[in-house]
Amino acid sequence: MCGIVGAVAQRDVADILVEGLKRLEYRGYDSAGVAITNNNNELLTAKRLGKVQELAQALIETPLTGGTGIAHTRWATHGAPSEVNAHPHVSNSTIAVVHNGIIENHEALRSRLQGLGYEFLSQTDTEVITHLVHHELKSSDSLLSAVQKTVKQLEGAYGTVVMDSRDKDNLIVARSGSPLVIGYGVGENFIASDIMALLPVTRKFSYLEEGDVAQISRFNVSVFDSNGKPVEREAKEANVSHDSGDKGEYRHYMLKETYEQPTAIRNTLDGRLVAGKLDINTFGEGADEIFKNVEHVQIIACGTSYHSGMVARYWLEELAGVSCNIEIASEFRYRKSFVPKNSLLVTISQSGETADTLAALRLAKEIGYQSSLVICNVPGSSLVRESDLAFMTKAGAEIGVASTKAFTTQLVGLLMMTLAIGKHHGMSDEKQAEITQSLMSLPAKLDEVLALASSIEDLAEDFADKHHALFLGRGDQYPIAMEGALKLKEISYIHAEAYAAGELKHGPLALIDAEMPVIVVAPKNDLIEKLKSNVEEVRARGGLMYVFADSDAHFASDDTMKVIDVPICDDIIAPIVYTLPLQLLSYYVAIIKGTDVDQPRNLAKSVTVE
Ligand code: HGA
Repeated sequence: MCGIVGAVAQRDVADILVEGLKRLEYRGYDSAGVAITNNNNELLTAKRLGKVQELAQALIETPLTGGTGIAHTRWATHGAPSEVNAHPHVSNSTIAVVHNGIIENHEALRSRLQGLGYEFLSQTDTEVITHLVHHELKSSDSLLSAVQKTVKQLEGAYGTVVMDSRDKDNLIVARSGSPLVIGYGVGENFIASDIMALLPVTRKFSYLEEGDVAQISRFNVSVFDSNGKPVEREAKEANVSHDSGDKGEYRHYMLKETYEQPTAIRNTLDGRLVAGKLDINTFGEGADEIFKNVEHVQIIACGTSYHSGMVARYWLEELAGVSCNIEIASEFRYRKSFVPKNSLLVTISQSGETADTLAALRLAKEIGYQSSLVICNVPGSSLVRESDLAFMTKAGAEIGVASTKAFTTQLVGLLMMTLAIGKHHGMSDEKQAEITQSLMSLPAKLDEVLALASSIEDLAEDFADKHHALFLGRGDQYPIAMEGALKLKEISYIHAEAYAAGELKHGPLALIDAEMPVIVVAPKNDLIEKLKSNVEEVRARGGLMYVFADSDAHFASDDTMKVIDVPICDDIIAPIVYTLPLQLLSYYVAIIKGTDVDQPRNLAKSVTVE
């Protein structure tokens, strides 16, 4: 959430900052701003409500020149989206600050600073940092020391960059709870909340650790830990493709990313199933030993990742014979939970920076989890660095706020984890071979599913005037129904709920009428006859159904039901296969509704605040 970019260079940096913000815009897009120190040590700022493009236009009309600057694209937590609340915030026309995160003691700090004569212009929590730095600078010999004193007084989470126009050679950056990465150039250096922002200018990065404060100048980067001790943070070359931020021939990132799923899954499988056998080292050093000793798995995740974890619970208990619980990170982290013996904590996060999930991992270490594994799409992210084991999905950059390929590659990772654990818990060689075969067949199967796009597009018309929708599934398709409902909510703003179909008669049947489309996920499996009974319950009450099913399930379209013929696939991979038609349905409904598909209102990618 919120994007930060900063640069110290000889050349003018405005274009670099704006390009960086564009690349981070999917993380927050209610307003954007930039502050630049020019050659005369003057602080120049521009802010705009709305998308980065508004800011870019403002800078075309009134260019800001200078080699040191900071910029921000905001996802508001404190104070409405507005120009005045947009970052950077400024104190005394000299100190400029951008910030990701939440300063929890902002009220107390604000009153103290007001008592000292500081005037607050915004409603944000961030502005306290700005004035506090200015105040501390009065009794400090450098900006670095003022920032070090400031962060000691902050409670909550921050990734922050501070610039003082009287000292245009340095930026001071600090991290606690919100990621920051330093980018190394030649005679110029950079800072950002994500490497994506800096790919056009460098490939060499180092990550700040929790509590670090760093001084960045053109030729030097000095990092200090939370005790003020100088530390080295190793710089590495990033292995990411430069143009992953390009939409190509597609109208939206979400559509591009939906179509990329066969390739993303091929990449995720590649090199990991050697001669039909899973290479355990893919999870990291010591994985085999850890999996051998696991007696219980606790999965922690949020949002879409939570749904992939729910599918994994079906797989782990049924295929690997290991008990599994799953919980939402923001709940887990704030309750006292029982830790069964030899428990593995599995976190799932596309970005690896999800604040609640990261906090849950840190808590799990304190309360006695034997070991931890993360399923993640971003190498070097906080969850990857802090977990014992990591399975890296190879989805590539996911820009659309509504997750598509990150979700399906997470499922692939979780199925591989099931294999790896199951192998030590009595899973037969035949079963292992069967799962491996199914995984290998997946990319081609998904290509077949994507061919359904135009028939799904035709269905979308039916949803144009609807305000609600109900999704039904059973067994491991229940979480897929939940994911389908979440996608529809996120991008079309239609209220959608998912139910385990057996729950219908316990309440939701009361909602059924012609205005409530019911989407049913119905592959032929052991539960199909049970599901058919639920379908009849809906039909008997005049409900209109959209049934995603294979030909073996024997559904037929009629006045009350439209059947979408999904290719037959193995049961094990059916949750992955049935995800795609639901993604496409949401996408085409959103197109008809005219919403902002890639950047839906009120949302942002990579939820780095609580
Ligand atoms: N609390 C700050 C920054 C919000 C943020 O980091 N969002 O991801 C604000 O509201 O401006």
